[in-house]
Amino acid sequence: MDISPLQIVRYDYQPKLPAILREDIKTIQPVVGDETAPAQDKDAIKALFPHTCGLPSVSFAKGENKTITTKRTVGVILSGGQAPGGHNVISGLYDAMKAANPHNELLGFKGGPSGILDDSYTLITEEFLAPFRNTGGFDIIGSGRTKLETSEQFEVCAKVCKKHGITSLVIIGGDDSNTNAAVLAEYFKEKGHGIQVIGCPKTIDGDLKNESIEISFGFDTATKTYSELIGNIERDANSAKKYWHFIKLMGRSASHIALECALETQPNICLISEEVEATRQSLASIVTYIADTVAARAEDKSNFGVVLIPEGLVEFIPEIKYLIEEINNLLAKEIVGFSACYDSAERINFVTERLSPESCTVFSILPKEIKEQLLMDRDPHGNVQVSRIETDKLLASMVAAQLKKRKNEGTYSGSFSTMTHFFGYEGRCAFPTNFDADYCYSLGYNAFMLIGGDLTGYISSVTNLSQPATEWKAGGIPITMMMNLEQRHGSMKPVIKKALVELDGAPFKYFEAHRAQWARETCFVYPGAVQYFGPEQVCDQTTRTLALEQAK
Ligand code: FBP
Repeated sequence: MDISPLQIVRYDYQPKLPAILREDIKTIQPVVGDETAPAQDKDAIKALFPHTCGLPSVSFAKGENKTITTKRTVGVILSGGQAPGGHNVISGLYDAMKAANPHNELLGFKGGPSGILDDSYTLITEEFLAPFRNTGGFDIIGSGRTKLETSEQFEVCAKVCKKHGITSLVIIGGDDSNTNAAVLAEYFKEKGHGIQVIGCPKTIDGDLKNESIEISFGFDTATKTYSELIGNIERDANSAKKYWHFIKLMGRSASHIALECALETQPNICLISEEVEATRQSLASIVTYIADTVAARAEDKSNFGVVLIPEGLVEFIPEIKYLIEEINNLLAKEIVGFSACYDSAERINFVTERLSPESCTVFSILPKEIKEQLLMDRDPHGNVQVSRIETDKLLASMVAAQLKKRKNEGTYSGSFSTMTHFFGYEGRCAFPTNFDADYCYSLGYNAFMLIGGDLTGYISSVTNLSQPATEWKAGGIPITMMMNLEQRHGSMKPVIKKALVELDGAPFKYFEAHRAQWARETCFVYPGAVQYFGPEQVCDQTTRTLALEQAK
């Protein structure tokens, strides 16, 4: 197999660990902290997780660890969408296991959570792991979106684990996967199966975060990759001065990715879904806001610019959110009739006829392609696949229509040519930045320390991340601490609360204070490509979001 020179050189990169995890593994001890509680719905969560809720947080300190050397077999699962650094979580986990006892074994279940149900696995050895160290992707064992949620599935998991002598499972995933990890941990405890479950916080979306999980892994690399591309486009726009670029950015629900990229590149416009919802902006008002900005820049002869659009935007525009909810309910109730429709036109008619008058009006003004995209299959969690809705094209065409009208009325005289882009898959498997390589390796290493501490239902937590790695703090918190009750498929379910962009948080406030200037003037910043070798301030810095959140 041909391998790029960068990949070969990256094999030799030794990820940095927090100071405490650099000690001899037999001299690192878990230290029990304060008792924890879920942030919301305490009693209900406690009742649902009697064995794993309310447990103390854990950190590590120097001290003899007599049990870490016990021989163990651990299973690992990659769950959900790819995020740069997944291979390093597995590398860190593997290295910690081997440092503790060379006879320890790591089994990687293939293709995501379904791998454990199908008993499809690979024994991870140094030879097998070596070509994946410090590389992007999840291809070492693959990933998937199967949910582990029923008792039947849990029993299969227990059976498969027992067959292989697995006493601990590490689940690397986002909010849904870690919710499932918590439920599985509680189930194993309740049934006395003797299998620990530890989670690791993954998702480029950046929406799995709180005090103990400062950032989910992959966010740093993905946003730097998108920011490089946005910066390149900005420079092209500023050179040619003839296009408005509409760029949709991945991030299923929260706008963290769009906000971070805006902080990195200072585009003319960045929409923030959470603000759109909070201020109840309609689709029409968003279009007017963009058209006004285009018109204002045209007065300065700047008929070019860059607009960033978060992927999940449509679900935050009140009237479209309502429309999507109606469509979801309709498809759930009338799936047989809907599936029997012959073609897209019939499907659109089928839905149009059954919508409320308000939603029907909203649906009817949308272009045919967007209507089709709103009717596409839901993901396994019942969500609209927002990555497939072309919001960039929708907004570009609606702004163009409004500017044409203004031109006809004589209120606008600029030119308006657009280019649309979607950056998502470009960043999910990029070579991890030094930050993600270090952070992920630390998360995996630390996950084994939690296993060694006999803990279950915990998530691996590495904090103080805006400081150099030596100053990072390693530990764990019960996953239940991040849970609340939410309505899912018609009933209240315990789930990890998605962390959306906080409108009173420092990153948004910074953006808010500067966006008027960025809109009118050309204040583009060109971040350039991710660097792996060179000065720390270029290679090891994490996100602007984290720096602003942790600014002293
Ligand atoms: P995770 O939350 O599982 O990490 O995935 C996030 C994500 O990358 C979203 O940003 C995007 O909307 C979605 O996955 C795309 O899903 P798919 O990989 O199935 O196309």
